[in-house]
Amino acid sequence: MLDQLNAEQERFLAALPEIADEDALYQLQVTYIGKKGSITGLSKKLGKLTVDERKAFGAELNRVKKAVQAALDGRREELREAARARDLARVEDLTMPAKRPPRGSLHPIRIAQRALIDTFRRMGFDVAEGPHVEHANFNFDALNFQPDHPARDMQDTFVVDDRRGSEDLVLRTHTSPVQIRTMLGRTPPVRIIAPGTVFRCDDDATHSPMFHQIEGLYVDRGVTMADLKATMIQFTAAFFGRSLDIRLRPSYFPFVEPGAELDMQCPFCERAQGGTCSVCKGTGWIELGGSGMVHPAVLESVGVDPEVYTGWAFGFGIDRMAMLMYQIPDLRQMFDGDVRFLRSFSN
Ligand code: FA5
Repeated sequence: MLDQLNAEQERFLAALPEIADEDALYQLQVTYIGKKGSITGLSKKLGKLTVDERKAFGAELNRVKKAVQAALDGRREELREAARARDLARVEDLTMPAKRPPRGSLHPIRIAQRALIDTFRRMGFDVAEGPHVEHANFNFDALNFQPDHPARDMQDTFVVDDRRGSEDLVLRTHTSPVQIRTMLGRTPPVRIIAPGTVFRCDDDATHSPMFHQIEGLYVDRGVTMADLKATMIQFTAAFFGRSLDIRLRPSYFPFVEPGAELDMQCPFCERAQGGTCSVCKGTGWIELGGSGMVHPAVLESVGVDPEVYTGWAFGFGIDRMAMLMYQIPDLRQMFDGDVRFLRSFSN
């Protein structure tokens, strides 16, 4: 029996170093010194021994059990120590700052708008604002639109159905009503820009029902079209870091006379001869928007004497400028809300 006890202890000691985790260690404990374990089971044979033998074997059995328990405890401590060491090795630098949540980025239109505002501010323009829901009077009548002008048509303008009031309300179709709001409250000189969101019933690759414009207005004594051109050349120099040519093409807007489409030399190809520039489509010019000398009827509608004061105004589309700056082929991508698209503009 003593041999059997020694053999079990030997088997246990041989198996112990192979144990790799605490679960397996527990199984080993159960196998040898658990209730039905092979070492524990030897005590059942005590009854067959004489009193002296029983005493001697009992003492030996206890000694072996204690030794086995001590070996198990030692191995458990070793395994825990090894697991702790593995954990510590995994963390390479405990002083490393925790991971930050991902940072958002500005929308390309907001980036373009802020850059425009910054540039005009440095040139001495104040920023003015107006509401998105506008009096039809400010959006059209005060700007010299005749009652039958096609822009007033339901197909172009979102009309606000305000049953409480008697006034005609619309979603502003351009930022030009801010001209009226600004001049109504002030006597010239007036020098403002008015960036903001505008709305029209339009929807294709280059037209969106919601888009952004920036209005410019300068009214004072003796202001001429030459001031407009000089301001625009100065603007391109400040915005693009070098002065670019400006081109005025005759055009019609009811609130300016004369009126012009304002183009600038393409900053990407700088009008290289026979160019294949994808931004300006090889034309060498980029259209900024409408402009012109403020119509005397508009000055009169806000109580400014057109015999004393003259002024110029412009209205540029910001979205199309952002499309050009970032070479975005379809305007609608800007409003789809796909974060993968927006992430490409993070700075
Ligand atoms: C106007 O809105 C005039 N208020 C501009 C103006 C101001 C002229 C002051 C004279 C003096 P127009 O409708 O052309 O003009 O629009 C100006 C610019 O807005 C266009 O050149 C274009 O860049 C942009 N735009 C017009 N419609 C859309 C649209 N649906 N989506 C995106 N951009 C548009």
